[in-house]
Amino acid sequence: MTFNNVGSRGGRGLFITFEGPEGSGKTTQLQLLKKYLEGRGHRCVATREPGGTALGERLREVIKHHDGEETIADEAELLLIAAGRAQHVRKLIEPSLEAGKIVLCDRFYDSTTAYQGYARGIDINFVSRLNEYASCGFKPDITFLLDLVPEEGFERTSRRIETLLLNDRIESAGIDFHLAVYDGFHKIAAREPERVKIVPADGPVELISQRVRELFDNAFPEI
Ligand code: Z5A
Repeated sequence: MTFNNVGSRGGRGLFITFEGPEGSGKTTQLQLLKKYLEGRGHRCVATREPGGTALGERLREVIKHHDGEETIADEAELLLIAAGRAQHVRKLIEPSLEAGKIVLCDRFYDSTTAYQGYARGIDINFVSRLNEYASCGFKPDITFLLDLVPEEGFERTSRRIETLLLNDRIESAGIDFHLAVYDGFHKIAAREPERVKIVPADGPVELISQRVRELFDNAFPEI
C-alpha cells in the first residue's frame, strides 16, 4: 500500500516520530500505533535514535554509556548524535519511505533541539542547521510529544529492573537538566503545532494509545 499525499521530500511513505522526556511511554505507544497501522494493512518499520543502524547502535552505546575519566564534551556529543542520524536516514529511513513504508521512530531531531540545544545550551540556530543537514532534508510528517513531567518519567523507569544497573550519562544529568529538556520540547511544539501533537501521557496505557490513534486519524483520515 502506498500513499500519494504524504512523505517527506516527496517520498511515498509516512514518517512518524515519538518524542518526550525519559520514561514518558514513547516506546510503548510507538509499538501500539505500529500494531494499529499494521492491522490496517500497512507495512511499518519501528526504529529509534540514537541507533537504528549497526553504526548507530555502536554510537548509541558510546552516547549513553561512555564512562571513565575522559568525559564527552557537549560539542562531541552533538556531533556523535548527528553522525548516527545521517547514517540512519540514508541507510534505513530514506529507503523505507521510498518503499512506501510507514517509519515510526523513537526520538529524532526534536530530541537534539531539546537535549543538546535547550538543555546543554548549544546555540539553537546551529543545532537547527545541523539537524537539517544530518536528517538529509527529511522531516517527520507527524510527531507525538508525550507530555509527562520528568519526575513521573523517572518514577516509571526506576521500576525497570533490566536497566537499573547501567550507568546512563544523559539520564543521570540531574533534574534541572531534565526540566530544561521538558521546557524545550514545549517550545518546539509551540513553534510547530501542525506537526507536533502534544499527548498527555499520564493515565493508563490504553487511554494514551487511544489519544494517539485519534490524533493520527484526524491528521491522516485517508490512511
Ligand atoms: N538523546 C539526546 O540527548 N539527543 C538526541 O538527539 C537523541 C537522544 C535522539 C536515549 O535514551 C537518550 O538519548 C535519551 C535522550 C538522548 N536520554 N535520556 N534521558 P533511551 O532511548 O534509552 O531512553 P528514553 O528515550 O529516554 O526513554 P525510555 O526510558 O526508553 O522510555 P520511553 O520509551 O519514553 O517509555 P517506555 O519504555 O515506553 O516506558 C517506560 C516505563 O514506563 C516502562 O516500564 C513502561 O512499561 C512504563 N509505562 C509506559 N507507559 C506507562 C503508563 N501509561 N503508565 C505507567 N507506566 C507506563
